[in-house]
Amino acid sequence: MNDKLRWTTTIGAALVSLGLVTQAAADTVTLRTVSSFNPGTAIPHTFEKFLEEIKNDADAPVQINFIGGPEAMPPFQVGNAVSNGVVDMAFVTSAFYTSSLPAAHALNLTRFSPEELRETGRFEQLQEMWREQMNVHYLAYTNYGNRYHLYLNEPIDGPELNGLRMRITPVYRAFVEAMGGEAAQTPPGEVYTALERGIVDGYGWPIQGIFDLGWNEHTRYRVDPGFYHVEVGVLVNQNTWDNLTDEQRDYLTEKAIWLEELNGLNDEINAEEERRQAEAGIEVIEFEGEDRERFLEMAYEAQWERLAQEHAENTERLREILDSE
Ligand code: 173
Repeated sequence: MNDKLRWTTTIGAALVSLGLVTQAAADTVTLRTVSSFNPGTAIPHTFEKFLEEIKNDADAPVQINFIGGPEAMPPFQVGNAVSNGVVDMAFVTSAFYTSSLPAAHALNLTRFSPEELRETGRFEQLQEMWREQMNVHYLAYTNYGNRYHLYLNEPIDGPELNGLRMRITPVYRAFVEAMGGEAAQTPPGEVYTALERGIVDGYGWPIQGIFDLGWNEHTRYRVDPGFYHVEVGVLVNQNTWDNLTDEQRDYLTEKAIWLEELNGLNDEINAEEERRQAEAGIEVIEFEGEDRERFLEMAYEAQWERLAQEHAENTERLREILDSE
């Protein structure tokens, strides 16, 4: 090593050991963040606690600049924006970014909770896949324990939807079509109008949240049981993540696990939503016995099959992570 290089290295090492370099980074990092769900509604409510938690922490080594929800960016563009660094962080469900990561919404079919995924190393495998294919760090997995349902304005007496038009996202398409229904994709912001105008006879949505945008006014029935597990992730652009200090990454990971623990509230929230829907006059069409089994089996089979047909490689990899012993 020549003298000049040695001297530079020494100064660099001294700055790092004094904490000046990391300190400079820690002082300046602010993560531009968007959500694909309306602020103040059911789906993002734990994510908003996470934002509050960080905001109220005077010692937090990161700050979050929350730009907004669907009014700031169309929900189906959020995945792309976090992937290419237009934003640093995003709250978004896998079904909204299947063009960035084909078959991502296989996450809804997981047999394991986020906690189990982490304990068994499967979470890291998911993170690897999201990094490789989408250039994001999958930070946190929210809404596990919340379940998807079909809501209808026409009664049905078995698991079939012949002649009915359903508002869907990629979460429900394969299942709705397997039951003979017609599928029409819309973002959540267009559901109310589609119902009001009778353009659709029903829609897919989790048990939580149908009151948030007034859909209860145009909902006569809910189909039980619910199916799959809702997944909404917190994603961080990979370049942003790589440029954080260890302290900043550890901090966010710790808060992510805290956020995932809030998924434990979902049983109680689901029960409250069911009660509220009943009170609003929404009748339950409940499949029992064989119909119930067939309904649930079809939900999983139809989706795995569709995913395998359309994206064989990713589906095989995801099925191994999410659905194998
Ligand atoms: O129905 C939807 O828009 C959808 O796919 C979804 C996913 C996660 C949470 C809420 C809705």
